[in-house]
Amino acid sequence: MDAPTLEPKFLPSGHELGVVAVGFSGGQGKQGVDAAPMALIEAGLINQLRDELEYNVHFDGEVHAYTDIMPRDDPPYRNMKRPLSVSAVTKALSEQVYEHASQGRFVLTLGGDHSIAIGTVSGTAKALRERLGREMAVIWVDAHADINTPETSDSGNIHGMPVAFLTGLATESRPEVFGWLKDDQKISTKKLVYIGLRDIDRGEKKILKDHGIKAFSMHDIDRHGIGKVMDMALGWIGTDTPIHLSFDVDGLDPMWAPSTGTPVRGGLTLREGDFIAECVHQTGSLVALDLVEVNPSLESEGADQTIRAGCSIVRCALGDTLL
Ligand SMILES: [Mn+2]
Repeated sequence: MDAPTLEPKFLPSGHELGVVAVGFSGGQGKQGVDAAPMALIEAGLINQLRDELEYNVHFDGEVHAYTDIMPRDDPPYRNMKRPLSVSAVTKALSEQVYEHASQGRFVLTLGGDHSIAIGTVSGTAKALRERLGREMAVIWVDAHADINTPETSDSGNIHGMPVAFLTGLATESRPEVFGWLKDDQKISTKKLVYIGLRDIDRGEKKILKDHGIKAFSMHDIDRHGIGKVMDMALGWIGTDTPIHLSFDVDGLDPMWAPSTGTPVRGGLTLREGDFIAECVHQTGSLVALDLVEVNPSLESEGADQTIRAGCSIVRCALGDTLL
């Protein structure tokens, strides 16, 4: 691996930061994940990015709930729950993210459940293709692979499907159900890297194997250590590819991030999570970050620590260092 550089390679200025706050929970069944952006902001996150890390923050000051574009009637379709709502919200979000990314800003999106990555990744992928003529890589940190197709999903919750839509493994022609996703908004399965996996559905295992998708499970982290795993993950992506980091807080062990919709024991430590973010920052290739699935309503005591863990990951990805 090349020596780490702190100069951003794919952003004209390292100091312009677009923030989108997404109060959306429709990709899964539990209320409360929509309150995460406000909780993160009230914990001081945006002020820290502005005052301590010296970003020029572009934020409309709003937690978007998208209620005006949400259909009243949204029955299941092809086993997907709330398909019209998730599709409409992610389409609107895709345009918001695209707007920031096409102006050369780093884009930070605060979710919301992980279905919103359909909007964030599609927005940055399109902007980077247009701006730099480059295909983007995605590092997906998560306990789950979120790569079910509507047909392989048991739950029908779309927060378990975003990667399938983003890679084109799941397709749908109806524009009101993700048919709006065009090729220039998608990513290659060869440019996708998972870290932290430990709860993968049978159908997903087959998808990962059949498509040769690069995935570092908790087993790999136990075997090699997080340092070696990051070297391998970033080596796979290479030094000439912009990176979008999509970080599900359930990638962390519930000991550190208990307040999340689908916690799975045996996960990343707080430091391993921060280390992933620090390493990706050091590549200089990071162009966007999602922080998702913080649900402050699920745990009374654990909510605070989960919010703090989330803030820490964001700060690390944006250049905060221990020394
Ligand atoms: Mn996820």
